Amino acid sequence: MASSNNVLDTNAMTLTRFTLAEQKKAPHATGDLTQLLVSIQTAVKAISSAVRKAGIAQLYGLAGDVNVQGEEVKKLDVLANDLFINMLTSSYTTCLLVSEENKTVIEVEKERQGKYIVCFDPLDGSSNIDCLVSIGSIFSIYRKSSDGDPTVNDALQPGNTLVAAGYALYGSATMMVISTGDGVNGFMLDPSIGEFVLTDPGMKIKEKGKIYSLNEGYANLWDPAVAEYVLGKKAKKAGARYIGSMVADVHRTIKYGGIFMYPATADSPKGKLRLLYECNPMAFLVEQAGGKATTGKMRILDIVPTDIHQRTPIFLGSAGDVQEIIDLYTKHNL
Ligand code: P6P
Repeated sequence: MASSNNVLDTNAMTLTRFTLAEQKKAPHATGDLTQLLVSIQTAVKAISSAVRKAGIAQLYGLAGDVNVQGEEVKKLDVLANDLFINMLTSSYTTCLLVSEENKTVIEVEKERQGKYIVCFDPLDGSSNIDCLVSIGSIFSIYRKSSDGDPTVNDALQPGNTLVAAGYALYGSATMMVISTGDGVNGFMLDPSIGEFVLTDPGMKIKEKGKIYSLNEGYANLWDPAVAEYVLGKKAKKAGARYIGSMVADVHRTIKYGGIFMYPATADSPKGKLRLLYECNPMAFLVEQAGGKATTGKMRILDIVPTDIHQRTPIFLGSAGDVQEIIDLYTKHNL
């Protein structure tokens, strides 16, 4: 928010202002999406505050512990999930929720229902909390297209019907990266005013990058296409980076270019990452930024889900890099 002479910028482009301006471009917009994104912002601000205090406030203790004040300590992922659910259901814009933390869909009570369905991972990478590695929240927003009460089938839409998607990265700063279908924009949280401010307008992924990113501990379990691809990267002495926190790895890929991979392995033929609230939102954002996202055999956004927690292999990032892995899957007839 501070402008060049370090005083308060009285005209900063906040995420709420930006979303309202986008809403004005759509003649039939009702303001519900703006209201929904404002509610998600509130959840993210609260999670950001909790994540940054965790080491001091013992928030990362086991669920059900009590802290020095005798209050129940919620694990950060439980706290993040409660925040998302409460902010989304009280926004009066959602009718069905899918959370990584909940086995079944969450139906919003009738009197608070709206037209949107939100699939989210409230705190992805939470196993990294105790070593202070960046973690994140991921969300994807669909419009309910069926009549009648919402059912799990309303959540099983392919990613190519997404209305919007985004993530929050709790790193050296807290940032939200969002697309409502017309490009990708990044907003940094300015703690001095508690607002997300536009810092990265029109984010684009370069055509080819120098970095490849995957867990090489599974090298003995890769299929021939992935094995050949990684061998080729090593031959070119490409940069290898892997944080093990999807939001951080994807954010770096969008900013610097290159490819992020979580392929299938002999042990996990569907890979590890979840389609609805990890792969689809990230694929939507990467494509909106000019990149590609594939299973190796098909576009991620074209997968028709059959289960709300289903997994999929994923390769995403610079279009030129991802095309190389697609070509190798074709070459190996996989
Ligand atoms: P692995 C974190 O646990 C996570 O769900 C993603 O954020 C991350 O990309 C992946 O798993 C890391 O998995 O098998 O490399 O530890």
